[in-house]
Amino acid sequence: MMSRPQKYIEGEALDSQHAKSNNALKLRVAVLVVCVLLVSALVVTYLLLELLKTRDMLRNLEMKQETVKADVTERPPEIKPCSTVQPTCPEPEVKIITQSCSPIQTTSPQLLEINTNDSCYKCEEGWEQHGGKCYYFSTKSSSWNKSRTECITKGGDLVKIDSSEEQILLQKKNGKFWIGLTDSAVEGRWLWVDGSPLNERLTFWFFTEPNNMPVQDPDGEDCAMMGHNGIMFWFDYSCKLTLRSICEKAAVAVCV
Ligand SMILES: [Ca+2]
Ligand SMILES: [Ca+2]
Repeated sequence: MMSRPQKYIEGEALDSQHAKSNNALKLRVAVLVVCVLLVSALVVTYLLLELLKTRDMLRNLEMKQETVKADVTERPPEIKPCSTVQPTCPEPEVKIITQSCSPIQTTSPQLLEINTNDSCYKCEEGWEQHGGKCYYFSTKSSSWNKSRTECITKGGDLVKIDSSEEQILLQKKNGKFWIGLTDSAVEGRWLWVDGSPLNERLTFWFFTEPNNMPVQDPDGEDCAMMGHNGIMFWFDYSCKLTLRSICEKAAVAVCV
């Protein structure tokens, strides 16, 4: 038996190895091609879905536009054509005051309503201006009646508190002050100095007041004050006690 030469055997081994290498390369290329095809298919699918979505959105927008057009066409016009005749407002009453205020000067209610700017109002020296009103906080103490007389002499009256804002403003002061509220005519029927009844929905009594206590005065307590023990709510007191007081009067408008 003849054996094959050694050189021939080595050549066969090399051919076999070369063939295996080629097969592996072909396999890798095939796998790569399949991957590329899969990715391409996914991208194309995604783009198709987006395209369909956009087409649906456009269709919806077109339908809404058609609906709005039909609504506008069918609805009768709500805006009436402008009239050529323009309404005119009455001119506000204007009062020019160039001199300093006198104790008897007052302004008309209409003027006070028109001008709300504090800088448009002036008060006499010693009075404080707030919201078109002048307030005088007395330094002397007197009975309620005498305090009221002094306020009237100054062109005002004891203060009438007719808003929460006014109460908040006045309670910033420290002291005991008479205010213009009394039930001396009829017990329990509280009236302001201008004769108007107390609005029961706008009172600032301390929670135990008014109690008409006849401790200091057997006649009871018929006059209102604010500032008992530093508490700036309202208390009824004997009108004979001497306290400071708050006078009030309208400010003078100085704006044109
Ligand atoms: Ca009383
Ligand atoms: Ca009391």
